[in-house]
Amino acid sequence: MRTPIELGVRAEAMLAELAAFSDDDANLTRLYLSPAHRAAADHVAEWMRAAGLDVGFDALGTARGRLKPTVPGRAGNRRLLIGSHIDTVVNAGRYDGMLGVVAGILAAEEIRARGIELPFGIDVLAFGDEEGVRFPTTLVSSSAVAGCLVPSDLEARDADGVPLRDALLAFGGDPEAIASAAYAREEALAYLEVHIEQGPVLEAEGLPIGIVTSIAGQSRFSVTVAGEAGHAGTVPMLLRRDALAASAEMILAIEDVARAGQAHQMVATVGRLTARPGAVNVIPAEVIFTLDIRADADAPRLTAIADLDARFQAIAARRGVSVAMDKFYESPTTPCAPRLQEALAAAAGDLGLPGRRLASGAGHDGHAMIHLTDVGMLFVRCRGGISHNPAEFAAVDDMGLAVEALIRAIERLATDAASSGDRI
Ligand code: HGY
Ligand code: MN
Ligand code: MN
Repeated sequence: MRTPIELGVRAEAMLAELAAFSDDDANLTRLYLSPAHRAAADHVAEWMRAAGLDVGFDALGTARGRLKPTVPGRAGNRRLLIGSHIDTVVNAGRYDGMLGVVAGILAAEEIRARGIELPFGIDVLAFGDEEGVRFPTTLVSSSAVAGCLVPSDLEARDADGVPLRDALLAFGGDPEAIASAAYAREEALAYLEVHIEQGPVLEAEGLPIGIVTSIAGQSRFSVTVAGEAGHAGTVPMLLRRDALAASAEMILAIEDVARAGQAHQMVATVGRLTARPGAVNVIPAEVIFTLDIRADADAPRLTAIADLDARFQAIAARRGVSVAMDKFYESPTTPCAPRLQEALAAAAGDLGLPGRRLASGAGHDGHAMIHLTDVGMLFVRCRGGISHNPAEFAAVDDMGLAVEALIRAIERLATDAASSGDRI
């Protein structure tokens, strides 16, 4: 039986190994179905095998490690799903996603080593597409597991024009076998995920772990502003239809609307912008920028989007340009099941820790998994709340406590299931 410190040290070593698998020599960037994703998924599969799990890959490239039930029972054909993602953003940290997969493997390994009786199985899942950076989709692999993947997502193309379905074939997946990746509803007991908080709350309160109450809903748009190219030296300022100047005013409107939404923890981000033709002496003719907008509830987010649409149209009319907002992703606010929150909070209590409840501003695979089963998440303190940044850091002690709390939560769920044999 390993102590939380020993579990945390092992987790850190595994995360350091995994961080070596990158598509970029200069930083950690591992995009869905890339060579680095293939290598990282194979490495995770090796860890799963070494932990005594039966290992396979589903049609969307998710590595799955299966621990069989140890005691017969009515819950015997059911399984607790534990996972997170191993894809990253560009120039990423090494904890976002990967910690949840490592924690699941360590928990399953420790449950075997401790001889903990399990009336249900455990599947550890290493999803490959949570960030949605390579393709204009997201949650493709967890959506397939949850049985809610939209087949048209496979036609999405990356920046090089490669369709997701082609990249999936090259990876070794099977775009024709989407349905085979889905669990039957009655098979899934629940979905649990350990993840760094990616925010400052736990650190500010001196807490190593917290219990997630809900995952913020989010909407993502591609906004196209079309004006008219012109000579930078000859077109007077008042006669221009400058797509980039118009976009700049729209982006300030986005900031203005989000700042007005603080009562609902509203955030809005323009993460990527391209301007054409992109010459120093040509007035920009077309700009495409992304918008990612979130809040702690769906209604204020949707109201803000309608407000922005109206403001964009007014700016466009005044400046003689056109504007189009194309939504390419939306996920409603996802609630975490009270019974899973209680199991995680009781496990934290076993360790002498308060079960601090907090909402997640970041999106997670739970947005997809909620379509299959109840979702529970355990947050781990991260230094400065920094994430999506190579400075991302979680302490060995905190990671070890999180793995131990996960193990004890599973034990509680096993006791519940053994006594009732029904849905936990
Ligand atoms: O964008 C998010 O919230 C997540 O990290 N994909
Ligand atoms: Mn993540
Ligand atoms: Mn992320």
